[in-house]
Amino acid sequence: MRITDARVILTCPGRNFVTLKIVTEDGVTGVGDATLNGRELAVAAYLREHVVPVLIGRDAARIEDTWQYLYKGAYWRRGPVTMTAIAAVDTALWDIKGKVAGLPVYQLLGGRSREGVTVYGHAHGETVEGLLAEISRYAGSGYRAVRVQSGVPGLSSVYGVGTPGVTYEPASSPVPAEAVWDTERYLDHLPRVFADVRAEFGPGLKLLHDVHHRLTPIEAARLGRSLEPYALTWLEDPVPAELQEGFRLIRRHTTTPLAVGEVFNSLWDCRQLISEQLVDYIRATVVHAGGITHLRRIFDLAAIHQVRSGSHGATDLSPVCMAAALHVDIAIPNFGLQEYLPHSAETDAVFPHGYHFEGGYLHPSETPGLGVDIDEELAARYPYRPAALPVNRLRDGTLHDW
Ligand code: EZ4
Ligand code: CO
Repeated sequence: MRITDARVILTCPGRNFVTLKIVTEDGVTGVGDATLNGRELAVAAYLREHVVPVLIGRDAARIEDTWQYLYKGAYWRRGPVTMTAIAAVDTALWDIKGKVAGLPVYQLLGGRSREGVTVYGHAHGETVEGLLAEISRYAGSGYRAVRVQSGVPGLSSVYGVGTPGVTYEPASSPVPAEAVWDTERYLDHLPRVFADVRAEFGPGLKLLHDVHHRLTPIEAARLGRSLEPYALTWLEDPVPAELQEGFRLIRRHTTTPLAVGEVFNSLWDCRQLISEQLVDYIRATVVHAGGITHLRRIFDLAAIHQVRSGSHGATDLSPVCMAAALHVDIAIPNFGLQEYLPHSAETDAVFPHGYHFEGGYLHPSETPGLGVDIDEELAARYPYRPAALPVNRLRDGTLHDW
């Protein structure tokens, strides 16, 4: 079954998405998400200029061989642009294989290991009152887990905190916006917030928090320890993770579970974190970690070290990635949690999909393949708009991690 066409589709139904659509000689199509927030055109060009020409004429059934061909064939291994491009091809080929087999992709991955996918949503508030109201809204609609982000007194804007009731969207202006950060204020304030939240909701609800790479290991150790009474499910990205052994220091001091890896693009970014059991959840996901084929390799390594999955699922990952992620989530033995933020109505219309939220769980589509598509005519009505992620500075102007 030869590949006869592969199209790279850019669209901005409220935010930018890049999608690869592969077409075979007998008319079967498959889709893959290729969105890299703030660097969309780099992946689009990588696919158009370097990948599509070598896909035409290849056998669409050879998923593993195509993965190896693109990974080893590039010579320049890894990196978010390359791995996102490979992910898009891999995801589209799994979609095609499912359609040809007449099975949802999770059946090809070994079938169901659970009844539904436990997801968490984002609650954010400038004030504790606003935050408690948002958490109640999630709990009331069946969510079992909520990520809690809070404003910090003295800081005008904080990561993950937007306008109440509006989906938080960090990439906006073509030139990065700039925020100001103060670690001391944050470390002082956050445990007070969690004390209020836990007191209000009791022990049942899973609570998470995302530090977004802003601390040093010893600061993260202090935060983890000060949050222990509130029994977080995870503390996310406490430090930037290039230095994998840096997590040993955090681990030595706190039993607060750690999650890391939304920016990882290969097994090599987390091999030590997993094999030394330095983290509890690995947040790699389909679109940025080389597709279903490579993500499963990461999760298999994680499984033997008692590390669970906790895939990234913010709104900059398209419904195509979400559909693929759910097939992986429902099948693997070591699933932990899935991040899930509903997309806008415009985005849902461009990407018709069969996954759905019911009974507090997300459920993958039962239709053959991934159960998601792109409406190309509708997509064409929303042209790409440049939007960059912000940067973050300390009070004295020093550029800090974002
Ligand atoms: O900032 O997806 O846990 N979720 C996150 C996200 C990321 C964005 C970056 O594109 O940290 O909101
Ligand atoms: Co995060």
